[in-house]
Amino acid sequence: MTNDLRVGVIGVGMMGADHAHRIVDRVSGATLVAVSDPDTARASTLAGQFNGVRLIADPLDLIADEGVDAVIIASPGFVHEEQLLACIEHGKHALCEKPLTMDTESSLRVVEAEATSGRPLIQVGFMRRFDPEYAAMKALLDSRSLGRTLVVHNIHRNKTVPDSFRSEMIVRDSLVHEVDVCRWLFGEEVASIQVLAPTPTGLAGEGVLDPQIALFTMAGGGIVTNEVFVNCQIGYEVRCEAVAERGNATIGLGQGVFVRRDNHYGGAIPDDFRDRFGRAYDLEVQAWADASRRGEVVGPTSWDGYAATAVCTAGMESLLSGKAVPVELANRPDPGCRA
Ligand code: ISE
Repeated sequence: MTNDLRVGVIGVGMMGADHAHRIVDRVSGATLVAVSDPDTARASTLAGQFNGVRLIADPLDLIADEGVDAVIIASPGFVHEEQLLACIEHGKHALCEKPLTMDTESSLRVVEAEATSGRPLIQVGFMRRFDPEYAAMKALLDSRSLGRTLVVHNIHRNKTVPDSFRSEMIVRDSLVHEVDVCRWLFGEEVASIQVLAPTPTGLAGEGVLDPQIALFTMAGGGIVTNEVFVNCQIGYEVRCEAVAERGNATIGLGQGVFVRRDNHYGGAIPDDFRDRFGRAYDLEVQAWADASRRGEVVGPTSWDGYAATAVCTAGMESLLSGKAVPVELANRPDPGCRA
């Protein structure tokens, strides 16, 4: 207990509250010690559910607090830069929910500040890398037993989102997962992205382009197709099929069946990502806590967060023009600080 990583959570909306419970109930070697949220009533209600968890109103005070060793950042993306830079300044490990930041320039500032500090400190919340099904697919593709991977098809459907979830957020907050998954599966950068939108569903908010079809061309020539549909009504579906030279691999299939409706596809279709990726989130946070105690970073780095932001920024431009937009990345700062 005394050697536990003392964790503070910033932002206790849906994901932050989920992570707070995860630290308390399912992650070993970590203790929840503090929470912070502009909605102090919400933060206080959450803190009150546990013993000895402090409410610290200002997130920067939480980061600076001597009783906090490491921070989970689950606040809105527009405050991530300031909070990540504060974590770097105080030498605190951070698990930051995606997107790393809202634009390419600020993501690069974070990458550079971390590199300058000389210590790897940031893990980005691309939890799919910790999902056992995705991990098994990655190991299979890396073994090359099916030959080289040629094409990946992704399907990413949310049951519903609020009307405030606009077209650009489908790229920046949803498709960003496919960006990371494909960079990771191929072990290559995304060279260009094109986002197309069919006539939208009548069940999305006014003016929201939903669904969207995104095409990635990978640096090595592979092609990725993505359907992202965030008001699909059925439930939460994430599937990925990798087509290689001598075979293909699909993950995310339920138990066979023809009709999908009302939360059912043969067996149940989960309601949302906390359910479908619950195990991945547990493994992600456990890996983060273990690595932070060792003074290391595992999983997606700030560079991965930056690259994903750059692809999604180009994707939002493509969403407006319908044209393919090349993705330009800065030179990677010396990753010498990586463990
Ligand atoms: C949400 O923020 C997530 O990260 C989910 O994994 C994704 O499915 C959803 O579309 C996003 O809004």
